Amino acid sequence: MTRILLLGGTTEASTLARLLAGAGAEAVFSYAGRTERPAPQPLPTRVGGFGGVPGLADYLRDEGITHVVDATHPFAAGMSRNAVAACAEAGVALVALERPGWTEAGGACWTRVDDIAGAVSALPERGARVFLAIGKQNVADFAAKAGNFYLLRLVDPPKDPLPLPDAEAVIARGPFDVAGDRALMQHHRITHVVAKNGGGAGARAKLDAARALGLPVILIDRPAVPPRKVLHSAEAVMAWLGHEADLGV
Ligand code: 3Y8
Ligand code: NAP
Repeated sequence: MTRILLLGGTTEASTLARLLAGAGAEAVFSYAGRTERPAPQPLPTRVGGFGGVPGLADYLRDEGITHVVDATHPFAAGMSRNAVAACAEAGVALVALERPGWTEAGGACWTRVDDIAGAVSALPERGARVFLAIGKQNVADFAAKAGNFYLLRLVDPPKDPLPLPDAEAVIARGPFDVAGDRALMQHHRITHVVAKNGGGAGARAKLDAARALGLPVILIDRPAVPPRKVLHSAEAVMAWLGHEADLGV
């Protein structure tokens, strides 16, 4: 009997959840519990970590999971690493649903950096007005360039004071659109955009808005994850599951 664990948190995961629900598949959707009100899903949903590799391996065995689809964000490298190790340990099939990274369109002014530290180094010492659209996990790293103004975009209102002396937060969850991001950046007189190369349509708007405004973008490359089978669309995952399992899809 096929039973699927879908590690979510992305637009592609939500698309796959709808296809699985439509096919009447036995599946569980999983969120980390990073946001206060995650989008509801059409599948039974669990929220919170598993407790590292051992916790995930135990979950797979206890819940009789036969297939794991890792549809987490490309920067959720810890979850992806754990999924590779736990599925190997529990003997459970694993596939990653991953969207390609963004490629530079003509007229864009992108500086690619390896990681957050690279993005901090690439910024001016002071006087810049930076759209820091990378969420909240790494904001404190930019205190090294505290002489700049930072516009943050967060999913939930910050509980603590922002860790940057000259910063403002807008509260919004994507997907975002070019017109909205262009207006936001013009309103705040933004001079630089910092973004993760998450790929997908839901966060690309700021890059297209930056190109339209002739603004430089500092783009952070995604972290390395261990080798695993990777597919690039929810439909391809459904076909894989269909071949792999008795989904009847
Ligand atoms: C909790 C689930 C869906 C999924 C929607 C996608 C699109 C909108 C764009 C910007 C960039 C950022 C951030 C972003 C986007 C989608 C997708 C995507 C970027 C939710 C969600 C959860 C999270 C976690 C959150 C992180 C943060 C990152 C904001 C739900 C809305 C910046 C990534 O406050 C926090 O702690 C937020 C943490 C991880 C990165 C960070 O380091 O802070 N995502 N985002 C998931 C969980 O608990 O398991 O609340 O509904 C999902 C989505 N966020 O179903 O349609 O597919 O990428 N998410 C980045 O790309 O840089 C915003 O502002 O321009
Ligand atoms: P991460 O750093 O890779 O994972 C840290 C820990 O969070 C994992 O070891 C696991 O805890 C738990 N976790 C992560 N994703 C989970 C999931 N889907 N279900 C259950 N537990 C999960 O992850 P992250 O970067 O904080 O991302 C957390 C969530 O936000 C993921 O669902 C991801 O898809 C989504 N997201 C992240 C980004 C981003 O920029 N990082 C962007 C958009 C969406 P245990 O070790 O205890 O199992």
